[in-house]
Order: sequence, then structure tokens, then C-alpha cells
Amino acid sequence: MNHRPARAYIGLGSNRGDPVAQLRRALAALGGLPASRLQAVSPFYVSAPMGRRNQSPFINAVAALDTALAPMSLLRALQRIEAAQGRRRGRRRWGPRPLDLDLLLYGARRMRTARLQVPHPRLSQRAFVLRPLCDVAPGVRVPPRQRRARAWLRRLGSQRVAALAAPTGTLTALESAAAGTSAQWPQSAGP
Ligand code: A4P
Ligand code: MG
Repeated sequence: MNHRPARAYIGLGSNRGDPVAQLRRALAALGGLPASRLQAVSPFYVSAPMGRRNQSPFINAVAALDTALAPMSLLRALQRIEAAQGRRRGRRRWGPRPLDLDLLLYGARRMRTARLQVPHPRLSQRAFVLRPLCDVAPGVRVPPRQRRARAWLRRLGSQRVAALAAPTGTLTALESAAAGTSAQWPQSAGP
């Protein structure tokens, strides 16, 4: 069922295979979604993994998508894109993944079902999402307390997130240092 169009923000993350290529493929797939138009894409950023530390660094970005897909239809579409890029569900939470697509915001909608919580519950705590969100929508309101994205980001000054200057399969020494990580991505592209 199609809805009145809403502006959705989608968080993209990857730390397996070739993360930059994974994000690019995912952006192309988002651009091809029915009843939707990709309006903006942030630069790519690199950061040390949050949660489980002993895994490779993440590449993250945020996309702004105008869509007439209802929130659950959009979530299903995101999960299909994840699956097409080798993501297997039911693996360790916060473990390594070739592609993670999170529905961060869907207009001003608030939803809390077993399968979908919008706005994304951890949005205000994560610089790796807020940094790229601020590139495409610095003034967007983020709960709790509906602060602007840029205000939440200012509060997370200790979380290091570095712009990816050379979007290749390896990190430069400068990018690694800025992101607070020395790890690289394993060569195998398996999920
Ligand atoms: N779900 C509920 N709400 C949403 C939503 N708004 N968007 C449900 C997407 N999914 C949502 O997600 C588990 C279930 O959440 C889904 O079945 C869906 O119905 P998942 O993607 O299968 O599992 P996950 O990603 O391992 O868990 P979770 O809690 O979503 O993890 P996060 O919060 O995505 O964190 N460090 C850095 N530096 N960069 C990262 O990108 N990512 C994570 C994963 C951890 N550390 C990271 C990064
Ligand atoms: Mg997720």
C-alpha cells in the first residue's frame, strides 16, 4: 500500500568484504526502489566498531529518500537489499556484516512494533550515524527531547568518526588514526 510521500533517512553500514563497494551497491539499489526517489547521500565515514570491539572498522553513510512506501514496506525492501548483498540474519547481534540498513527516521512518524521502531532507538547515541545525518539534514529533529541532529552530535565529541578521503578497499594511515583504529578489512567477501 502506498502512502503520502515522506522523507526517510536510512543509515548504511558495512565492515565486511569491500565496505565501500557494498555501500555503493546499496545506494544504487535504494535509488531503484519503487515509489521512491533518492534525494541526497552523505560522504562516507570510517569509525571503530561500537559494541563488539574485535571486528573490522565500519564504513557508514546516510541517505535521504523520499518515498511513498509505508514504513514496514520500506523496512522489508531494506532487508531484501541486505539479503541480496549477502547479509544473513540470525547471526550475532552487533557482529560483522557486509551490509546493515537501518531506517533512522520516517518523516515525523513514531512507531514501536516488534519488527520496527522509528525513530531508530540508538540514533542519538551514535556519532557514526549522526555525523553523516548532519551532512544531509543537520536540523532534523531526533528524539529523545527532539533535539536537532547537530546538537546531539556535539554531545558525542569523544566518539571518533573520520571522513573517508580515499574511498578504496584499504584505509590510509591518516584515516586509521583519525578513526582510532588500526584494523583493515579481511580479503574474503563472505558474509
Ligand atoms: N528493527 C527495528 N527497528 C528497526 C529500524 N528502525 N531499522 C528490527 C532497521 N531494523 C529495525 O536488526 C535486528 C532487527 O531490528 C530487524 O530484524 C528489524 O526487524 P538487524 O539489522 O538484523 O540486527 P543488528 O543490526 O545486528 O542489530 P541492531 O540492534 O539493529 O544493531 P545496530 O543498532 O544496527 O548496530 N559500529 C560502527 N562504528 N558502525 C556501525 O554501523 N553497527 C552496529 C550494529 C554495531 N556497531 C557499529 C555499527
Ligand atoms: Mg541493523
